[in-house]
Amino acid sequence: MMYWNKPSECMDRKKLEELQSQQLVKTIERVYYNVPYYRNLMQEKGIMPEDIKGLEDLSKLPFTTKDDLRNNYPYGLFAVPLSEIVRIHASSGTTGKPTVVGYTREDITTWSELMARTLACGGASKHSVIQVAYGYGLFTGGLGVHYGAERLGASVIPISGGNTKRQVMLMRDFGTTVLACTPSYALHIAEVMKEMKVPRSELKLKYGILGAEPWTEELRKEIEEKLGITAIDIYGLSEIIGPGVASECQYKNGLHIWEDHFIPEIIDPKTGEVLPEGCEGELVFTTITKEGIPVIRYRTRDISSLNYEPCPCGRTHVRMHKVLGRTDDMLIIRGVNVFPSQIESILINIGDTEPHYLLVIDRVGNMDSLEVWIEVSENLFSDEVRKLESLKHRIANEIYSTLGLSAKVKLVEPKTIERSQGKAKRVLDRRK
Ligand code: DLL
Repeated sequence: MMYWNKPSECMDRKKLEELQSQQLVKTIERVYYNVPYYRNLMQEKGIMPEDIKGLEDLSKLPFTTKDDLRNNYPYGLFAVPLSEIVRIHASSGTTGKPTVVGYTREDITTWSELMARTLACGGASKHSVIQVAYGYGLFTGGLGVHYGAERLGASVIPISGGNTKRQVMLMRDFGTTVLACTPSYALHIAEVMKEMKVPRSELKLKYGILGAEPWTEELRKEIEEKLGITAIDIYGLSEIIGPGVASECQYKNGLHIWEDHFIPEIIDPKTGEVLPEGCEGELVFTTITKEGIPVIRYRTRDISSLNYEPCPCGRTHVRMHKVLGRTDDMLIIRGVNVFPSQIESILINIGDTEPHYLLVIDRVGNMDSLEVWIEVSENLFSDEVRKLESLKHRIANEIYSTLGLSAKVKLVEPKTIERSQGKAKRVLDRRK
């Protein structure tokens, strides 16, 4: 078992919770005295820093949302003067102003430590050659993984996203053992590798450290088969630190949340009520070591659940269920709630298709329509029409029987759906 920081990763849970309580108290003091926004909010609610004595008081505190960050654009929630900030990242989001986050030198150290942990948890070590194909720039993926990989002592190839042929060439020539990128990009790299006729045997690749977007177990299997690797899911978000919030271990059964730095909760997204262990709901995080921009009870909109049972890997940190959807990417089509990941599972299970798809939603008259565009495998595409028709029906039937929703299936030629180099776009909603 490869631990990066065994005392922290395997800390006794009682000690861990004591540590969380202490750090929470410090964090609340820090934001109360250093961030006017939090001070005003707490005063409005009649909460003084002394009222927060430990974990048991967490639920007294108000939530923070992406809108709160936007309304305080760009630096309003920073808890230190800008002279103490050594790095700024931002996430673009779908509308308007980006959300901006700042790191002190100490925050960068913490982040690197957590990313080193994450990479080790996923199978990497100082002997690894890590190709970082997450985007470098304002996005936290590239630089976050990069600093962690250097901290780990691995050999880092900072290639960033894009130029896929070169990714394949370097992966072969430089003997890459770990590929770090989004799952959709990993799949695209596999595809280009095949086009370039680079055989798997010429690669040393062992692990994929994949994240930044939702992906199903079915997609994991595809990636593992196509690249001949173990694919590990890593989770994080800019508002909390970037990648390095949680990671799967070799058991691939939930992601360990680095609880000595972040306190997770699961809430009912409608009422805000904290839900008991095991229930599915919205994931909420409080940072307890961050200096630049500590966040209190941040609502991620990601849907997950928490599992406190001991993991065979020996790490004591709670596991979050793989995130398969967000409260805001749930589609409501003719009144039926649909997550893109549900359709992804169906499409991959059915076979004869490539895992590249797009859901096109429109409104014709007063009726919502769902069209599922899916690429057909090369060998089937040149085949007879009858087979294609039957495939279309099979997919539509399967969607109907799983979701109770009739969909029009459009089979498209291989390689016609746009490939992403970062986060994939799976939905085109024309109703808006
Ligand atoms: O995506 C940080 C990151 C970079 C994570 C590289 C992992 C690897 P943001 O751009 O702020 O940060 O987007 C955060 O992406 O709230 C989730 O909705 C989604 N997300 C991130 N990781 C996963 C994952 C980075 N493993 C948002 N599974 C989050 C599902 C994920 N969704």
